[in-house]
Amino acid sequence: MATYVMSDIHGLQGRFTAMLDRIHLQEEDTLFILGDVIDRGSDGIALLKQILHHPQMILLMGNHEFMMLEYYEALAKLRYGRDLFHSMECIYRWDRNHNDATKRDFAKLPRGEQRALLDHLRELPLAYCDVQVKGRHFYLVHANWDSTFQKEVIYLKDFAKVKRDPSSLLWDRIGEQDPLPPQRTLIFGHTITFFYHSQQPYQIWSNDCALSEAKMIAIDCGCAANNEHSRLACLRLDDMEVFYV
Ligand SMILES: [Mn+2]
Repeated sequence: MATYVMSDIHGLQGRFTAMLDRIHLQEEDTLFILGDVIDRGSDGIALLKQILHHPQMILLMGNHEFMMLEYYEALAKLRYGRDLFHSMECIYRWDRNHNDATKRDFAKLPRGEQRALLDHLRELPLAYCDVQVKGRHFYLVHANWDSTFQKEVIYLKDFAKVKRDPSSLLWDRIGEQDPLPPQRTLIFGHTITFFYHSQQPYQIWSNDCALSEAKMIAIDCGCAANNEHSRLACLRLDDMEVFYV
């Protein structure tokens, strides 16, 4: 019954498959993926489908999945001439973010599958605020935590209800001195760990050298950064063992 966390696979199916081989995911295990499965690499849509249909994998939304969702919603709105300015912004934003392969493969899907995929993206959790493993409490999110909601899992619709923008959870860069969620260890992707420790690039970073004591752990080791040192990391929460491929 192990619990694993990885993040920012960015369309690299080869790395993901190599990692699954490495960790030997068992039937009772859970794998949390903290967003940004698509874009940059070429297999984003295939990865999305694989992960969304896998009963043991829980995908959280990253800023790239959010941009994709907003992009196709904007295209639909433009057809009816609605929300012109915001819609154009959403279209340009995803187009500036390495979406070529994702767009190409999404266009090849039958209409019904496209709609189902977008519905699925809309329902993705933004944060798991209390994952308990061996008595330790973890807060899992793509970019940053949020104190607005006192619930275990946060969704887009929670933000819609209070008319707030979810972008801090998806886009923020957390600083080492920033406040942390009380009684939790925060685990996040999005900001490549090189940003926190440039002397030791492409390793998991934490605010304490012992992962067993850390309150803040960054796990995006830049696997899509396109150089031979960048890696995909996976952290097992039961014993804080780290795997790289
Ligand atoms: Mn990101």
